[in-house]
Amino acid sequence: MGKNTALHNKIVLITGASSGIGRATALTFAEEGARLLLCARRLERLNELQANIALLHPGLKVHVFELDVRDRKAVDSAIDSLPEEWKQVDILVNNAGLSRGLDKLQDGLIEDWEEMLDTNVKGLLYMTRKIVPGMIERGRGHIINIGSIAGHEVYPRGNVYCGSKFAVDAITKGLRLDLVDTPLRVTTVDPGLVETEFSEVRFHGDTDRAKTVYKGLEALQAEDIAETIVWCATRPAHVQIAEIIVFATSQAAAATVHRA
Ligand code: NDP
Ligand code: 8X3
Repeated sequence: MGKNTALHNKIVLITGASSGIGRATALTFAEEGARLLLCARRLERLNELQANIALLHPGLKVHVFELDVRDRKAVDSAIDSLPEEWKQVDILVNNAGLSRGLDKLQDGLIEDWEEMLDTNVKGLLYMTRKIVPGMIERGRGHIINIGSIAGHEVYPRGNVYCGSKFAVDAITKGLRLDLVDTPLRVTTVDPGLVETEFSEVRFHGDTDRAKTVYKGLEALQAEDIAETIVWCATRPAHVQIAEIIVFATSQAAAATVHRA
């Protein structure tokens, strides 16, 4: 992406920036000169990303902090204790999320369901509730949620993960309605298969099984979604991208993928 002055010095808060789409989104916003507030549970990964960005973009301001978005008190205190110069978030990218398991509902692990719902739904809500009032006061802001094709279509054994992403879709639409009388914008970016650590997490660290998800197709890469997110953020102020579904060329629906 090219330099876009619209993002210069804007504060972009990205959850789940330690891997995959969140990490790539941080790097893409960095190219545009945005100031980056990056959080996730794995602080060492964020420190490494911060060091990379410092090499690529000397002088760019980046602040990293450890946060588990499932912990409502931690969300509140992490945002409350941000240094003053970082408090005025312009763009919130609610990206932190995961799937756990690919089982029939009757066989599913309740801990898996709780982790997905607590992260993908409640974590996104905690972040949004904490950040949006300040955006309203300042009269500017953009909330970009990372949904999924799984929020539009239910696929076999997707049950609770799909439920969590249908919830993201409903919450995004609800927020857009609630903010219609403000200058704030609300977007959801909804990818199909993206080759990240997502499947490794879904299969509890079974890397061989994770690889089969992307076998025989040229899957989307995290950078493809990062570019889409930054594109949404750089439309003129009167343009609100409501939702975008992004597929690899060989994917046509949640469970329709052509493999070579
Ligand atoms: P990755 O597993 O590569 O990255 C997930 C990120 O979420 C990590 O940085 C992880 O950081 C963070 N995260 C997970 N749980 C928490 C938590 N409790 N608190 C804070 N951060 C957390 O997967 P992706 O990049 O693919 O996933 C990013 C988003 O994209 C998710 O919302 C996912 O549902 C969505 N998505 C992914 C698709 C895909 O095919 N890959 C397709 C459609 C949507 P850490 O572990 O350090 O906390
Ligand atoms: C991730 C896409 O189809 O693997 O949200 O669930 S899918």
